[in-house]
Amino acid sequence: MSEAAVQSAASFDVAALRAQFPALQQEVNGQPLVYLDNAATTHKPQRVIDAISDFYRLDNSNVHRGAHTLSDRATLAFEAARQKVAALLNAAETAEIIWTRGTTEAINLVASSYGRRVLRAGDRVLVSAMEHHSNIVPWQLVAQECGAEVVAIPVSAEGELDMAAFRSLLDERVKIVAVGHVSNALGSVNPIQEIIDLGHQAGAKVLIDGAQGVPHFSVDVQALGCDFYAFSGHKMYGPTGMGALYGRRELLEQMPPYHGGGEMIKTVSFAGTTFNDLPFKFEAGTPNIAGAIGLGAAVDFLQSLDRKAAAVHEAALLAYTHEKAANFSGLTRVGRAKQIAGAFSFLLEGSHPADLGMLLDQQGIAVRTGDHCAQPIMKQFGIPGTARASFALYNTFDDVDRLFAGLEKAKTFLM
Ligand code: C6P
Repeated sequence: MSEAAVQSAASFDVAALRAQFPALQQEVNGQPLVYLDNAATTHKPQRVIDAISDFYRLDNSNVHRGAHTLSDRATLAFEAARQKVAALLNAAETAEIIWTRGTTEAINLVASSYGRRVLRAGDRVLVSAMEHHSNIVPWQLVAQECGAEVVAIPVSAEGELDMAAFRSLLDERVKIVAVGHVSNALGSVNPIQEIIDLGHQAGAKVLIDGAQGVPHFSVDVQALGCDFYAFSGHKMYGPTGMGALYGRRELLEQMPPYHGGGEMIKTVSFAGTTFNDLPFKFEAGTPNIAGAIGLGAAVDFLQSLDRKAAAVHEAALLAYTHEKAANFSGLTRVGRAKQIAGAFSFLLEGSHPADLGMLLDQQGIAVRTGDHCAQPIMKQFGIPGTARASFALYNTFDDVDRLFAGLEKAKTFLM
């Protein structure tokens, strides 16, 4: 660690941060909870819980509809949350932020609306071989309809995207490149700037699945120049069922609506319907108002932190984990990319990940086990799944020590 990084990490008060998270204060199976399943979902700070409950206690009303005070308050808070997300991603304008249920719905929106509009027989969508199913299946559904093809960019045994192979796949057939910012299964951080630039040079549009990116990095969609960026609120300290899609206005304007219903129209008649302006064109029906407000509070939480110091802290936790893993007999790391964030995937000799997960849970340690919704990369590695410890900024070095002590104990049951 550089001196600046050490100072930055020292100024990061994890104990004070943890105190803001009620769920972290509990015991599970008689032990203080060690929560290492943050890639699945993070816990929520009190301010997010309060924002949601205050909305229901005080302002509960529908948005953009009522001619009364509560509806005005709800609308203001709902749209203020959208502005917060736009600022978080540095979008050029707030109208480029579309509310969705999460990353999955955001990618489905782009695949159904943009994909269906541009893909023709023989065209290609490139995704990486380590994508989450959410960034594979929506493209397959649309590609099947259009006669297009979803092609996987190869991934090395270390879990790194093969950039030479990516370059050679980029030809005039490729209309869309869709890759994860960070792999949820392996923790590999993809070189998204290079991917975006190369994709654009080849004439393709580029979507980044930021489900595991936003929680760990500051994202600037204008600097990146990506066409779409999708993320979920619940992996960045916000509520479940709430996320957003960033899309460049020029593309969003061209795209047909995804769902039909109230809110997304300007006029409706049986002769024909005209559609609302951005972002409402893509937001049919009563939205998850409390979810948006909660997500806005999560953005406030993130923006209140020194994010560089948080990233240094998380990187130090992962480095410490890798150091301990290297000295732990029988443990094999799955995924050894040079750039890793968030996740530590592993196998323990002689044990099935599911049994390991159960034995750790009995000691109050929460990890995820299985294929992590990334079956293609598990198949490539010839394994059914892994155990995965995934970190948030509230995790501690003591959490890592508890994980390895837990694994040591688990071993005694597995022998
Ligand atoms: N990964 C995990 O444990 P949703 O469900 O829409 O909020 O996010 C889907 C998704 C998309 N892309 C990536 C890279 C993801 O990691 C996820 C969710 C969780 O790894 C649940 S499978």
